[in-house]
Amino acid sequence: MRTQVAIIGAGPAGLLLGHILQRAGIGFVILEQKSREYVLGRIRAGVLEQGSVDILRDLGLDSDLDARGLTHHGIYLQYEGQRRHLDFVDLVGRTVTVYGQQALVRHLLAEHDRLGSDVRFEVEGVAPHGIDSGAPYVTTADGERIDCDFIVGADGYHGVCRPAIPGVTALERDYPYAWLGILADVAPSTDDLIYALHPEGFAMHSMRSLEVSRLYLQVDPSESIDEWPDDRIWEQLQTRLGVDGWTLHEGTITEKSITPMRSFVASTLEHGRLFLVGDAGHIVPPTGAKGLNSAIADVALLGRSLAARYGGDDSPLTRYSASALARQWKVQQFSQWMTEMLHVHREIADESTRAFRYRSQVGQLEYTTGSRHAQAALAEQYAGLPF
Ligand code: RFL
Ligand code: PHB
Repeated sequence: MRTQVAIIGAGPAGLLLGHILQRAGIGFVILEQKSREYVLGRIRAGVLEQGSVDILRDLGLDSDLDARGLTHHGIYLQYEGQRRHLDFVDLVGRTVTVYGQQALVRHLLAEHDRLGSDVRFEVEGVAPHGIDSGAPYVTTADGERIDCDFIVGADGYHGVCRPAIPGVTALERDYPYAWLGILADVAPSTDDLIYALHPEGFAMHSMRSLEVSRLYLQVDPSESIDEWPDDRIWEQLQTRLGVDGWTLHEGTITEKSITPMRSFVASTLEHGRLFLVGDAGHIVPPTGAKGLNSAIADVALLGRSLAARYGGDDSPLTRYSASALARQWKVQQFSQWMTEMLHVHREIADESTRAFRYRSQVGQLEYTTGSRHAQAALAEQYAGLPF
């Protein structure tokens, strides 16, 4: 078989790139190792920047987003029993949209089905070859060979494409905490998302719809979900999110899992005919809601660059890695800043040093919520840097 672009991975990055190429009249195939059911079952991210929403609209992929997406005008930051609202519309004239990654993936896939796109699931042993040559190709475990012009690694953090780049390195850091996330059948108890620093740890209240809440708790990375029966989860959410005169409504927990947190940036997003997008090239801790949005930003840039290349202009494609990484490092900084401001640093053994750290985080939150300049800086980054 021959196609123009072979995309490895059917997460949001791979599926969206397929739509961008389809609109540009560029042929593609998407090869995914997991089953369709598995891909549709992953829950993950929930917040789209305005720029991500604009891209989906430009591509005409906004019908489900309009039906389910919830426009949010800001967020709450909470600490020391106070809950302060940051109004993004007032501060920077922008909004964000709460729309589950799961719903986005379902819609992107349904549209590929409607268009008859070549999206293949349960493809084992996908491997990129010849990326240094003008004739790259992909092979699979069952002996298929797909010749192409370009290979795109949209295969996430554990994928095969990044390791195929000779000499690729990465800068990364782990965090001494993880997130326990739940989905619960209960109407959200808040209009905008709440991010809370509490002496017992970070907590967050998000949502998926007017009937389903999504909530998170800081836990130790070594903890197992078995140590967290539903009663204990609600008790900790009540403690960490509670403020006077407000009620957190509880409901049936339908999903719960623990996710470690990491920051990671590959040294390059391209080598010869291979390009990386999304989690294959970089990971952020989820506190800034940037992972999915960074994947969308990469794909928008790469899609445009490939279209220019087929139109005879090589230059955007030669700048892809440098441009995407320049934006990504700003996003890395913001995600790390939000994460460290809002999590309790239990790993600090000395009690006085730990208390100093906590009090300075409270000071940082006082400044961030009290200064209009600081509020605007947070709002500008949370609502999304230009693509
Ligand atoms: P994905 O979604 O990991 O998809 C990669 C796909 O590639 C497949 N694959 C392969 N296919 C073929 N052959 C191989 N050898 C392959 N190896 C892997 C995989 O099966 C998979 O289908 O990467 P992509 O498309 O780059 O998308 C990235 C996003 O999924 C990720 O950044 C976000 O979910 C991160 N994230 C958040 N991002 C936000 O923007 N806003 C948020 O609010 C937000 N919250 C979150 C998050 C991630 C979380 N977890 C669980 C990691 C909250 C959580 C809890
Ligand atoms: C989510 O709704 O899953 C979500 C929202 C905001 C974040 C992370 C996750 O920062």
